[in-house]
This record gives sequence, C-alpha cells and structure tokens, in this order.
Amino acid sequence: MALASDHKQANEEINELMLSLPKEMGLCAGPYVHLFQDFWCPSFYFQGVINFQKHFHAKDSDVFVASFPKSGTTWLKALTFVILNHQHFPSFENHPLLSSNPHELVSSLEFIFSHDLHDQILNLSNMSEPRLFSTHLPFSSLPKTMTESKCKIIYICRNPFDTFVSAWEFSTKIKSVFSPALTFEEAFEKYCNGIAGFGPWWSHMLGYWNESITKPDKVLFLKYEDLKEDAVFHVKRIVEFLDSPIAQEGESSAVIENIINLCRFEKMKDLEVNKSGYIHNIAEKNNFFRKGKIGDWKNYFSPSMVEKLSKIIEEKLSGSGLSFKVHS
Ligand code: PPS
Repeated sequence: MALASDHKQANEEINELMLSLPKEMGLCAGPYVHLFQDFWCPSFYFQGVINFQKHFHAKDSDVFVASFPKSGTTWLKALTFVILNHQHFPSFENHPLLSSNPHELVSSLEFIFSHDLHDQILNLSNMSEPRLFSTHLPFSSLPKTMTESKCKIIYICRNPFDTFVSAWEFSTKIKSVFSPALTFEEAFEKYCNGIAGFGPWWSHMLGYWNESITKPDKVLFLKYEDLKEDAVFHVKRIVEFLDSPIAQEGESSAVIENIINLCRFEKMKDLEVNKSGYIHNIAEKNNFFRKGKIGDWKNYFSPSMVEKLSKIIEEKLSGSGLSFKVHS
C-alpha cells in the first residue's frame, strides 16, 4: 500500500515538473513537447524519461540503439537484433523478425519506464544477456549508468530533410489525439528552431557524434544514407563493433548478406506482422514502413525551405566534421 502511494506521489511530482516547463507544439508523439534538460521532451514520454534516468541500471554487456526519431530506428533495431542474437537464432527462414515487429523485439526505455515501474525493473533485471534496448534521448540526458558502464551504443541519424518529411508523414497518421494542430509549414518552422520531439536535431546528432569520436569503442555512429548505399560495409562495422562471432565465421559474408536481406525495407514492409496492429498503442505498425527512400523531401520542400534548412545545417554542423549529402 505504502509503495503504491509513494508511486502515486512520485508520478504527481513528475507531472507537476512537466507542467512547470516551457511547452510547445511540435512534431512528436504529442500532443506537446516540453523543454527539459535542453531538449524538447514529448509529453507522452515525459514520465518514462524521468523514470529511465532515475531507475535504469545499465550492465556492461548491454547494447543500445539510439536515434533521433524517424532516422532509421526500426531498421537499426532489426539489424542489431539479428546480429546480437545470431547464435540463438541462426536460421533466417524461421527468425523472430518474421513474426514480430522490430519495436516489439527491441523496447524503448523511455516507453518501458512509463509503465508500472516495479514490474518493469524486475523484468529488466531478469532479462537474459546481452540485453538490447533503444532510446531517443540525447546523449547528454542518458543516465550516468549508461555513460559510465562499458555498454555499447549504436547511433543512427539521417539527413534532416528526409527526417522532417518522415516525421511529418508519421504525425499525420498516428492517433488523432497525438496529431499536431500544425500545418506542414508551421511544423517546418518549429523544426528549424529545434522544436520537435527529442530535438533540437542538431544537438542530438552532435552529442553522439562527438562521443563516437572520443570513444569509438563506446559509440558507433551511422547514417541512414550510408547504410542504404553500402549496407555490407556498414553492417560489417556493426558486427565488428559488437565483437560478434559472425566476424569469425567462415561464411561471414554470406551471413551478412542474409542479415541485410532479412532487414530489407521491402521485405519488412511486406511481412504480415508489420501490416496491422499497433506499437505503443498509438501508431499502426505499417506506419513505420513508408517509402524508405533517400530524397523524398524533394517532393515536399519549396526552394525557400531548401535554402533555409541548408543554411541551418551548415551553421549548426560547421566545424564538427559531420555532414550530409542532401542534394545528390
Ligand atoms: S521511429 O518512429 O523513430 O522508430 O521511426 P524510424 O524507424 O526511425 O524511421 C522511420 C523511417 O525509416 C524507414 N524504414 C526503413 N528504411 C530502410 N530499411 C528499413 N528496413 C526500414 N524500416 C523503416 C521508414 O520507411 C521511415 O522512413 P520514410 O522516409 O518515412 O519512409
């Protein structure tokens, strides 16, 4: 009884904190984003974020998929799950990815911690190792236990043009209560000011980018476009980063080809399991597989929008060494 009332009080305090923060409408699992620890935290995840920061204990063997939303999370979850569990599931004909959506196989910590704290903590501590999770939190807001343990983080980002379009399209399809009351142009203005779930996108990318440079054994930094253009090379990087036994297998090239094939956009989009049902009770599974292309933004942006976002990218990323080929 005491425990339940402690929890109720803790939740009320979290809610009060959320309500005291600056809030805006922005692209996210809505309806609002709140400025917390220098990032825009969606109200939907606020409680989960606080509990994740407070109650999660990382293990040295843990692996995390980290990303800014709509950057290729679903794809990277699939690839990492297959690589990490290759010894348990060596068959590609009968693989869990054929019967479960990647978001069901790899849970987001900010989502896990938005539910029934005690049960979740117990479940997490009983999970077999290596555990695989995902997060959209910026690097600077990750719990210390993650940054200080030997766990590994694989980060994916995507050119800000396509990321914005993907987020926009997604926001128009999730349950209406979460849809932003914003036009495409209004959402774009907010995005240019960094206001979108887990944004600003530039500080999100740069946080992980800088860490991947100073600690390459801790953070592997990937770009959606690179993975599309040379999947073999970048999947090998993941295999090596995770010290996966796949690298030592005599048939390692064939295994890598099979992994790429299993996680291919068209293949995953076509699976029955990804055609119906919901993730987190708000988004239909098929909405996680839209076009899966580089450059769809060209169908949406006016010349002045292209100019504006190009300038922001140049300004925000200048001197970092991080860049995107967006006009090819
Ligand atoms: S989320 O909600 O943050 O988890 O979304 P996320 O997975 O990061 O981004 C969704 C976009 O990724 C595309 N996608 C893929 N691309 C290539 N290969 C695979 N397997 C794959 N799965 C999903 C998805 O179609 C979204 O991009 P757009 O441009 O909207 O099609």
